[in-house]
Amino acid sequence: MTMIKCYMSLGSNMGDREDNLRKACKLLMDSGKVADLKTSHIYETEPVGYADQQNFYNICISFDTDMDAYELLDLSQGIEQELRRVRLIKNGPRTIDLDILLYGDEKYDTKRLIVPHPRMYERAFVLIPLSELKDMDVEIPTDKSVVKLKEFTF
Ligand code: PH2
Ligand code: MG
Ligand code: MG
Repeated sequence: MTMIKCYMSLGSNMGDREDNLRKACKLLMDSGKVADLKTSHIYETEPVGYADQQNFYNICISFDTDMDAYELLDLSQGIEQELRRVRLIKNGPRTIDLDILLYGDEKYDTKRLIVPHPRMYERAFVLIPLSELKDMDVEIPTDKSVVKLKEFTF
């Protein structure tokens, strides 16, 4: 069985933000299709895009999986549904958002899925936690504040 290493960005800015991140990680593990899950610290981050909303808690995670990229997308969207994500405004408040950043070194550009995530290199709230999990030689934007809060365990 070939295992692919994936990196994802998780964010929450409604309700109990830390608990939402924890529940999302648990649901990923409960799928039985994810191995060796690692998590960054939690960061509190200013909203990028639509500004009139609460700060986010963001983390990045890495894991190995034998799911293909679309199965992982289905699972992630199922978790978003289960945590009752409501999306009224594009880039607006959400209980949980799970974005696939990298899926091995594969590239996708379809209606449902673009990988690597097209905006990841513009976002400090992605790059800073991601750099805890992956060696990266990228410039990190400094426009919005990204504050390291605490270790994340789930
Ligand atoms: N997600 C967005 C848009 N803006 N800003 C922060 N700080 N964190 C996010 O996770 C985030 C965002 C779209 O998904
Ligand atoms: Mg997103
Ligand atoms: Mg998303």
